Amino acid sequence: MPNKYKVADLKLAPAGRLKIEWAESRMPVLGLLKQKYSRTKPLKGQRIAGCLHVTKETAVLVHTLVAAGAQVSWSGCNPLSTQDDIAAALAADGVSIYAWHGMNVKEFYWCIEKTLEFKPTLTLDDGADLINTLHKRRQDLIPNILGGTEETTTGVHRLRAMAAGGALKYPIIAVNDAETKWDFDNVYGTGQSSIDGILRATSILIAGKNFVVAGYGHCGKGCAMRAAGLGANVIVTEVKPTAALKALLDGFRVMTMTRAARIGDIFITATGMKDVITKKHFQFMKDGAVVCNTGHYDCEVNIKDLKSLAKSVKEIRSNNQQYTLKDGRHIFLLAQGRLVNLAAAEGHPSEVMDMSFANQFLSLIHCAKEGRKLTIDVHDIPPE
Ligand code: 9W4
Repeated sequence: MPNKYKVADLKLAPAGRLKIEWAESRMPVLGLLKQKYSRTKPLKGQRIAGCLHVTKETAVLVHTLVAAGAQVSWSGCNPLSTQDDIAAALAADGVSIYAWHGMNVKEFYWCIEKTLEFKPTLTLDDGADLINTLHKRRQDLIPNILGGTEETTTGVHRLRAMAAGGALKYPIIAVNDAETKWDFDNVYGTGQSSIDGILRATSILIAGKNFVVAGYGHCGKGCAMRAAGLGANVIVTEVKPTAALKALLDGFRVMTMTRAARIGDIFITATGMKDVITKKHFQFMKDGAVVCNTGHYDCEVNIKDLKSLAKSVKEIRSNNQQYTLKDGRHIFLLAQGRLVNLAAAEGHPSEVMDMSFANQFLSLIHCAKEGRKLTIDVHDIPPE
């Protein structure tokens, strides 16, 4: 049967294929699983509907699922993360996929519903939009479904709430909670890719700079470690006393943002809170300070405050805006305060996604084998 798809431009397939080949060469865990399970085909007869960022790493996961015998139908889980060349390569290589960059909300749900048309037996989610749509609009499909997986913290929260309220109708495995997922994503994935984003947007020398990391959770720790590795003088700001103490004992200077604002050369927020850098900090920053965020969407740096102090703004290079303040100082804001690792770089390196997606792959095999025996709940991923 020919695959069904809707993508931006099939002509982009060759470029997408090259990116996928490169990612594949950096993803040894999925490579081994592909080798192993293409012989036994434990997913034969399974139809997997997936709703996950259409990236080069996701394409490697899709190929691994297909090699293990599955049929798949895919949509992107965020209209802005879909890479059109990757979507084209998947479509050209026979995968059913409905994804293009920049689609609107109506189109987003249309794509999810298209992936449900082939009556999945398993689902794979990032943010629970697919499971949610299925529960709301295609209850008729639920008897076919053995189980599903969820990639993110947000999705797992949503699903646990559904399970608690009795709304969940089939078992879910919380891939997010695997030790080989979140710890590696947050520390090593976010750490490296955030520095990568800063370098791509600025090309500045990190060595010798006062590099201020707001927040010493996993992401902050990753950024601090990598900046220190490049020779920065790392300063951590942290409101939670135990986390602040950890930063201190890990060898970093710890102080309030009010103090750090006066001496920092580069600032990155990784707290998960809003208004971490505001007017009272911008007012005291050095001329030339670079400010960015790798935490919660775009609210950690208060851009309104920065604008209110500025007399002009100029995009000086990609993902780098120069704010000229009324007193003549310049502050450079990267990626408009959005996640610098995704907007200015390529997110987690393929090696990190390899660990995460190997959990996805093995969880789906587990659901295929054991789905009918699992209770209808959100399950931790079996450690083995
Ligand atoms: N990406 C993303 C990219 C750009 C973007 C509104 C306009 C997450 C995980 C993985 O979210 C992802 N631009 C946005 S939101 C947005 C989101 N906006 C906001 O204004 C700009 C995303 C997982 N991953 C990796 O990290 C590496 N490979 C992967 O599969 C991918 C993308």
